Amino acid sequence: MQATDRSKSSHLGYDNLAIYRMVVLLAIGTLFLSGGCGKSNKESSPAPQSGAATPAATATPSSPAKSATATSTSSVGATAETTAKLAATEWALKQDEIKHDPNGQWAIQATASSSYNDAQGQAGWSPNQATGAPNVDKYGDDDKAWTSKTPDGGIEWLDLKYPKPVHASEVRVRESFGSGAVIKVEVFDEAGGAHAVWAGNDPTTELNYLMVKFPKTDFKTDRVKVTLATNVIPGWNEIDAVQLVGTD
Ligand SMILES: [Ca+2]
Repeated sequence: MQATDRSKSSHLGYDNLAIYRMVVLLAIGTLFLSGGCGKSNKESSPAPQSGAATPAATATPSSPAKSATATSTSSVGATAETTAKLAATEWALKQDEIKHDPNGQWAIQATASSSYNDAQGQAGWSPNQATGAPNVDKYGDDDKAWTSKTPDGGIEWLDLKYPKPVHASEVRVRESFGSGAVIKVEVFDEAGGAHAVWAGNDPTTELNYLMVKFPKTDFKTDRVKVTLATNVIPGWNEIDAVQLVGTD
């Protein structure tokens, strides 16, 4: 009996050591994984509650844009880049260059799948807040940008009209909160037909442009539709402005 007990206890001792080692390995693994998951950390930043009268205050600026990935390519040879990769000086220069691009137009009219608090006209967060030149200065919730009725409902869209039809080669979407949820950009021909110029994963983080470049359209367009999957990035996804770039 005693021998059996001893062997049992020694056996147990071995098991405990093995379990201890496993726990240590698991703990190290968990630390490693959580350290490497930058994007999901960022996206957990606070967002306005849907029941509130107005979206809540600005979220804390999140971790640096380490998750800003390089170009993603779509089926039509288009690329999606973001200004999120640029260092401070280059970032400022690029924002200015875009704002004053002679081939760029800002929207004059917009409709959307929905808007926060059913905002219409010039009300905060209405589709019209995405018309005109960018006017949001800081990453965060801002009523000078459009956002959808609910933060994470899924597919939402913003449809914008421009003053002059052009052969288009680029669309620049200025995202100002919950960036990274755009999944598709379409332009419309003179007959109203939709042409998807890009679909893919939006690499944008923070206050930045998603810059979708594509072969110049052989038709002229004065209408852009931006589609988002708002469930991709938890919290509100806001768009400050959308620029159509093209020539006569
Ligand atoms: Ca705006």
